[in-house]
Amino acid sequence: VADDVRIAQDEKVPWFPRKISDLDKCNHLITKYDPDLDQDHPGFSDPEYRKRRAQISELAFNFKQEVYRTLTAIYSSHACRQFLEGLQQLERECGYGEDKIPQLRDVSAFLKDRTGFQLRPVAGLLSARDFLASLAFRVFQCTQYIRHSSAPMHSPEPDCCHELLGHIPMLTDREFAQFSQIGLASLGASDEDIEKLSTLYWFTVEFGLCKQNGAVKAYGAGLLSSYGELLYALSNEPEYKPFNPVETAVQPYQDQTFQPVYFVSQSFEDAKNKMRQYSSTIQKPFSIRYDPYTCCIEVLDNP
Ligand code: HBI
Ligand code: FE
Repeated sequence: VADDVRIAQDEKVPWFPRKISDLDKCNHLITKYDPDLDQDHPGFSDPEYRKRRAQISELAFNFKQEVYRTLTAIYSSHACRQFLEGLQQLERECGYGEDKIPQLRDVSAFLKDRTGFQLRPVAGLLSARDFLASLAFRVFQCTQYIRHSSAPMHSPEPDCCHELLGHIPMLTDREFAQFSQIGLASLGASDEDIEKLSTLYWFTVEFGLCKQNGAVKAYGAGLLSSYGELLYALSNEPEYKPFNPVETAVQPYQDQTFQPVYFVSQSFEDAKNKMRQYSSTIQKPFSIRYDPYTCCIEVLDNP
């Protein structure tokens, strides 16, 4: 238990990172969609591809181009304002474009300047606990490999198209970056609370919609990196519900097909406030503060 948090009541609390360097230990991969293990992965029967996954490949290029072109064609009508502004900045100042894939280091430095977010390379899908813990430090764990070329418009796992086109533009927005408080809330939380926070993350950061000037727009990265689902989500087929953390946190979801229901926020500010209020209801025998000067978590025992 030396590593675990000692708290007054002597209750057992799951280990969580206290220093930004502890994120080295937040490396538990979920292998469900790994091309070496998932028989449904489009790259499963392709040993060439699986070898190539270790490196960033020159071939990646063309598919990136196709993905980039297809998606950017519908962003202006489907993406929220913050996303469009972020993407514009990235194209102007950070080497984004249909014929190139920017370096992680450059994008990370760019984000650090805007919202304090840093990128950290990760080999695949992480456990929810590790992924959420990183957000507490404004560290976004970012995959670098690219989807299989047989399915340029779909990837069962996060890849660089999903990160660069889905997540990064949103992470340039200060209000949205404050959503990373969901990470702070996750530190030392029970498995049940992690499951709820993970579901909240799913229906906001990945598949969230928001109202803008009377129209519904997408801000979720899973939508903004999927041509098919982005069109579907903003058609009149799926059900919409107002974003409400208590309800959203227990909405069942699946990651195999389009979502049957999407949650709509009134604004990011509203979503952020609701999330903050929800986070404060998570029961923990201690409280936590992030010190931005040292990038460390301070744990305060509750009296
Ligand atoms: N891991 N690498 C990576 N990228 C994600 O976006 C991600 C993850 N693990 C879990 C996760 N997202 C979410 O579905 C929530 O469970 C937090
Ligand atoms: Fe994602």
